[in-house]
Amino acid sequence: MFKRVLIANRGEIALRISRSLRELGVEVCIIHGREDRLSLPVRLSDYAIPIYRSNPLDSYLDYEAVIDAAKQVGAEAIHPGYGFLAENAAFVRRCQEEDIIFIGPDADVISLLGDKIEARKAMEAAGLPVAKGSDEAIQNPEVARDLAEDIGYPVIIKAAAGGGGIGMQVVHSPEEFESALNLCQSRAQSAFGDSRVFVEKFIEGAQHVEFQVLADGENAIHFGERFCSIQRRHQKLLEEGPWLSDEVRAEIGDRVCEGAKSVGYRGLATFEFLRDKNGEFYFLEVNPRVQVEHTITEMITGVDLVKMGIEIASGQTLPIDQNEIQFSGHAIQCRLNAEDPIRFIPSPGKLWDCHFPGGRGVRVDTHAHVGYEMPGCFDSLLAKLIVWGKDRDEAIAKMKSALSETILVGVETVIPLHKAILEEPDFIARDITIQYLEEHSNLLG
Ligand code: MV4
Repeated sequence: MFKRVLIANRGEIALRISRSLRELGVEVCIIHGREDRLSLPVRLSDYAIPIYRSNPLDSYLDYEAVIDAAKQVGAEAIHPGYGFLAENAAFVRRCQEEDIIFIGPDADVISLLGDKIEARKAMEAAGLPVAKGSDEAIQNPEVARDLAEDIGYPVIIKAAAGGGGIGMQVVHSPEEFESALNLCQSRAQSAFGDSRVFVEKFIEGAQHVEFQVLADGENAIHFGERFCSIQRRHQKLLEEGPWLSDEVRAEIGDRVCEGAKSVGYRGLATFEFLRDKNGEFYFLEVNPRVQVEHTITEMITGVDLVKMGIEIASGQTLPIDQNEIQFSGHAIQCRLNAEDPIRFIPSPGKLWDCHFPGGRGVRVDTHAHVGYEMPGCFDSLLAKLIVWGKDRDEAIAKMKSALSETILVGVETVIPLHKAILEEPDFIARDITIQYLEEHSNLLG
């Protein structure tokens, strides 16, 4: 195991990673920007390295400064968490050049999966179900329109370098096609510096289901699925699991393991799917990192995913077999963002009071405390409230109770929206698609 690891992140995930490092007996190093100098993950670290920049985000994005910090403290490995440098292949290559272990997959695998055309092609070849579509970038509007005609409208045009939905265009008829193509290409060019796009059948009325995978470069295991359809502008709000029958989980789980093995994947990964009304699955993309909602999986399987990811990075092989992974009960996570609960505008400020719930089956992952100055320049995630119940009904009841115990004074939060969702009949009946919040706008105030 490593002696010393550098966390290149902030907030709740920095604290989450430091917990696993401590359990493994590893010394915790962390970089930080000026805004975070008094934050809990910095105060609780063994070595804290300031990287102060006029643009606060640059403290966590300047990867040469991060590599210098790792060398300065003698850290053998860097944990990127999520966001910031987690999916930056150039940074991973620099780590390799400096003989610093990046806790995550190889640079080439990150590059492959970051290209949604290549990822789709690789996963289709490995036997994963994909929506009908193009297996190459499309340039010529005539060729593209013929393809769309063949697939059948509606179709969706997506950026190859995309993810997160940036620039996506849904097209309902041939007349709309050319201008949608141009728009998607120019959005892709300005967002990613890469104008390549591809076309897929648009899956209507779908749910968002994702599978948790862990692989060691040779073998892969899965930890079942999470249901993440409740989101707004591609930011998830409430996640839960399990969602599928044991049979479907085993089938899709098998396939995602084949997909991970086919690219020599190492570390934690999430395979995202759409699931349509008929229960058909369509691969979307692979997220090559720990995710905000990994906690759901930890609650229903009883494993420490972050710890396992670190063990794999240190050179160990998979610590457990697929048949050792057992699922128990139901977990729900509410993201407690410091935002206006109707318009989702960030609400920075000082936390004058702060109290979190506890008790059996209640978990809170947060860096918040009384006196914490919630900055406006970073993600608005203030805390994650996760509950476990023997079944979904018990988990819902427990979450309602836990939310009513939560006190956060000084910033606005999305707690009122979570409370409204937990009482909403379609939510209770599991009748939820990715359009849930748009179709239940009554919940927004
Ligand atoms: C789709 C789709 C419908 N059909 N692809 C959004 C983000 C990116 N990862 C892929 N996305 C979508 N791809 C086909 N063929 C609908 C979405 C989508 C979505 C997917 C998951 C979660 C929320 C979403 C919200 C809007 C659109």
